[in-house]
Amino acid sequence: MERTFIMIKPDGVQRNLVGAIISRFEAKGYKLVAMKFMRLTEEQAREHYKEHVDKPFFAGLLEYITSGPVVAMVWEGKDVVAAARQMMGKTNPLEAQPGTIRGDYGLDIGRNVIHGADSVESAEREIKIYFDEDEILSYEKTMESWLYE
Ligand code: IDP
Ligand code: MG
Repeated sequence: MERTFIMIKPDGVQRNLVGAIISRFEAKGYKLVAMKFMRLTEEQAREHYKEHVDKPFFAGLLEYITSGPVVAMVWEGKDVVAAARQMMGKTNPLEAQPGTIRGDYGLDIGRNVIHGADSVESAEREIKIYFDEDEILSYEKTMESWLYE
């Protein structure tokens, strides 16, 4: 089953959106297999966002993402990487459709509430930044036959 890396960013935590965001992934049917409430070190933040190192917003992004605690999670399920990106909406909350997380909860591209890996490869890379393999749980949920044909 596919896995993705999701992070509720510091603004999501400060704005009391943790429960609302987790509820969406739970209700959709995805399985939570790892979760950490943590504050990113500068090293973790640089590693996570290394593709953006040359962008003009990189310094601000590092400051934002390390400014307070985040909720780092691994969710598992059918096509979860692409589906989670759809659930999040576009990077700029003003362009994100209503009904998406960023569309419903955000206003500014630099305060867009949530991160989600953009490909299976990114997910694998990002999960390793935050979790050891033994921190990712494998377990049965009895509702699975009601979610999957
Ligand atoms: P994504 O989070 O939708 O994958 P990316 O383009 O990978 O979007 O950018 C990573 C993060 O960097 C965004 O989620 C946002 O927090 C921040 N970011 C991207 N573009 C800008 C910008 O133009 N100004 C400020 N922050 C930005
Ligand atoms: Mg990205």
